[in-house]
Amino acid sequence: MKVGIVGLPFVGKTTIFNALTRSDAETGNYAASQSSNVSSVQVPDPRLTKLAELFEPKKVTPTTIDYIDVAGLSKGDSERIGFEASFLADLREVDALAQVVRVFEDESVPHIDGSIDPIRDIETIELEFAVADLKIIEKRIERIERDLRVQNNADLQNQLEVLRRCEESLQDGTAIRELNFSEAEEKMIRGYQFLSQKPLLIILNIAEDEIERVEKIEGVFSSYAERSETEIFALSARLEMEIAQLDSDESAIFQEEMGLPEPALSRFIQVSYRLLGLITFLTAGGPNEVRAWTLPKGSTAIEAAGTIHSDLARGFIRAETIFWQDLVQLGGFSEAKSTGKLRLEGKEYTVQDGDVLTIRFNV
Ligand SMILES: Nc1nc2c(ncn2[C@@H]2O[C@H](COP(=O)(O)OP(=O)(O)OP(=O)(O)O)[C@@H](O)[C@H]2O)c(=O)[nH]1
Ligand SMILES: [Mg+2]
Repeated sequence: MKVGIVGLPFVGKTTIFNALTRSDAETGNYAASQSSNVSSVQVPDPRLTKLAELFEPKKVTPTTIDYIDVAGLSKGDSERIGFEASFLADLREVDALAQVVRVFEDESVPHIDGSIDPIRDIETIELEFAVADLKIIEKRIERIERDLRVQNNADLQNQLEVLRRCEESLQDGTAIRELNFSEAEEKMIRGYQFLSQKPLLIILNIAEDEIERVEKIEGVFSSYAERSETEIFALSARLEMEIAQLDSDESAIFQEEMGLPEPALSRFIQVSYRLLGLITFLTAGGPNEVRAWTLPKGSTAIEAAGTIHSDLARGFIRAETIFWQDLVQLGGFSEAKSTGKLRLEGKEYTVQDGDVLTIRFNV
């Protein structure tokens, strides 16, 4: 899973990327920021920690999300020749977008549009994405209309109808992510990798001394949070980067002093995970490894098995299933078995977030 960090120039994208991934990419340098930074982050998961305490395995493996930090985007970029081929191509591959928006005031950091205005900035980026998507849509519509003149085809008719809906919506200023599609339509347009269809996390980069007003500031932007597949939250990129550079004892003390309830970065990672429609299931197979795995919400036991290894899906017999908390409370698998809490589930069982699965298979 991959999340793209986007936004106007100098809004703190690389600062956030560094904090998230504990990287050391250069900030405040326009030239250096023209190439993308990519890094993988472990998803913090208290369930995994609890299971590891119980089983004391040799290895504990969390799930990961990849973050990509791209160059700043500005007004009119989507009209530039070669733009699509250059960095938009990187972005088309991501599963979700994290748009960094500048809220902090700082005279020493210039703003590309001359003033601090977060709502204008959110709209600027939205517009660039809409224009980039519209270009693809218009080209495709033209093609389909041409093909339809030669030969009538129900499939193409359907495509045309869906693309027209996307086009109209974008022209009205509504992102594709806000439209409702049937499953078949959804599948069809996935292939276009529309930017304005990707789930969107709006990150408000606020000043360090505004951190106590997080909820109030988030409140100002609540209309965005109400949109489908859109979430917002505020953090101070600079503060997070400072915290990320401390060792864990120091950072705990620092966070307490600052009155920070929970590291914004774990919140960021968890929100991206939720926005991506993912759930976690866990495995605790013997003394070797306790591990968290990623699955799209609604997946079945056999799909979970396939995530672990294709052999497990091929030879699937059953999934011994228990909710992680029950397993921890009962103190182990044999206790779970004897109290009847360990269930035997078949192929079609819908895996729940937090299930611990042991796949029985035969190949
Ligand atoms: N005061 C203050 N400055 C910040 C904050 N976050 C970032 N900056 C500064 O803003 C400048 C730009 O930060 P970057 O993280 O490089 O921004 P960017 O969005 O990656 O910029 P480009 O990649 O060039 O588009 C740097 O000088 C940062 O130190 C913040 O929360 N407060
Ligand atoms: Mg940067």
